[in-house]
Amino acid sequence: MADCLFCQIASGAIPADIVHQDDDVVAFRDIDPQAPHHVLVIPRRHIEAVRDATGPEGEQLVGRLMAAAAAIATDLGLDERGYRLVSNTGVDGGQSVFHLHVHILGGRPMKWPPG
Ligand code: DGP
Repeated sequence: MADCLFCQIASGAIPADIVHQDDDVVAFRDIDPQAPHHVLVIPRRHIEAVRDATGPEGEQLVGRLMAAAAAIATDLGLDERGYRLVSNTGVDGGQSVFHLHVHILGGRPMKWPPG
């Protein structure tokens, strides 16, 4: 989508600190990190949020995102201590960029409940 920030990052039109990319998924460091490691994992295909990833294709895409997030967390050395995966959805969920993404947060202990 032409006016979508994350589509533009995925296409390379807007620069980002990319840590992984393949045919389906791009991962890059968050511009406003909330933990020592804060990476966003997005599908190349524009989908607004996880609630829109419906049907077999949507399920496959969410599976790819989660598997990629886990593999990237391993590459970042986060397996031993652990990490958090978050997908903020909609206004009450705290979503500010309306292109599906999974946050990988790691490198410090996480608190619960979240704000
Ligand atoms: P959310 O609030 O869950 O929709 O997360 C959106 C995240 O996107 C937020 O943590 C900040 C990050 N972000 C916003 N603009 C940019 C940008 O231009 N580059 C990068 N790398 N991250 C961005």
